[in-house]
Amino acid sequence: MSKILITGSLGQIGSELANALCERYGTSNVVVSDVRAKTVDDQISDCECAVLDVTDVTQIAELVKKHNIKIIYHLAALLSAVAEAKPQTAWNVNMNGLYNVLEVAREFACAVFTPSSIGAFGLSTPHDKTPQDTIQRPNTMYGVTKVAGELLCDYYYKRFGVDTRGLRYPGIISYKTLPGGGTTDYAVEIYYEAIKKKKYTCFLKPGTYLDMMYMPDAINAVINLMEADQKKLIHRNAFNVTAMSIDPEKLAGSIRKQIPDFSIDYKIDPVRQGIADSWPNSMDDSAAREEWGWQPKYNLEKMTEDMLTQLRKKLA
Ligand code: NAD
Ligand code: AKB
Repeated sequence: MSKILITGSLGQIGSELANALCERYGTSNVVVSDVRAKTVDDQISDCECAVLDVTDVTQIAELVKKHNIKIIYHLAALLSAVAEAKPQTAWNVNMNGLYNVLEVAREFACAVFTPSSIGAFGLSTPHDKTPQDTIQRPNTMYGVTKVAGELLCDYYYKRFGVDTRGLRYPGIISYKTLPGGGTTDYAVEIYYEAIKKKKYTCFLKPGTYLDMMYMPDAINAVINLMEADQKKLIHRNAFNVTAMSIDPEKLAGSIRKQIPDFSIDYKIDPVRQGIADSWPNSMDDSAAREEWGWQPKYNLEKMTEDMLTQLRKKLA
């Protein structure tokens, strides 16, 4: 079994991916890492855990060499809203961090998974059924780093033969670890507030449609892509994947089926609204379905049922 390193492991996706990979491949084959030290609140499997800043290439190389790592799941990044507030830091972490990971992967012959995002699209992209291959002119620092990251991963595959793979994730909804400062965070917050207060004030307008996905599907997607036969992968670094296209009203409606007196009102954050307006309403993910069998299991109703059940237990 090839040994795995995860960067940014203590974040929303990393914390759940770490546990899924430990379960699938064994804790002795997984090393988790993050720029901050793990605390008792981080519910991560009992595997090797390191403090690793991806902007320091030497730290990455030492860790990869020490554990004979052969696959890197590179999740360390700043998300869209935080990246807009701190564009210089976002460039450093998202771009230089990825470049460092790819350089180490080239030197030590590692495969690399890197998530891109719906943020890699922009205002001039077709917003409905956004094609796999289309115009990408994002106007956010997050989007710029995501497009450049997709291209850089393609380059490392073509030029150096590094087995790079990636997904354009939509907003990911989950109950274990809170999201890290993105535009789609409302779709997680709303469930917490529905249980705590039966009301939620949303920072995006009604009618703001965005692609979303429940965490179990997001984890299955990365595992299936990384286990896929690479001969079948044409779009290896930037597969559109989605499970649903929803707006705040539709999400509130699904919560109301379980909590009838739940209410939503609006206080728009112009920065995050501007970002959301530049992103697709719904993506076409047929390339992922054709090339490696992508198939989500959760629709809106099934996700809401599970989110509310799990959060009621968590918040009890
Ligand atoms: P997150 O913000 O929850 O977690 C990111 C982690 O990276 C944090 O634990 C943070 O401490 C760590 N980190 C920050 N700077 C670092 C550094 N210099 N070195 C090492 N670690 C550092 O993010 P997430 O939601 O888990 O996202 C993971 C990846 O998936 C990112 O590339 C993100 O762009 C992408 N993505 C996420 C979503 C989503 O909805 N969560 C959607 C699309 C794409
Ligand atoms: C964000 O909103 O920044 C992320 C993403 C969709 O990339 N959730």
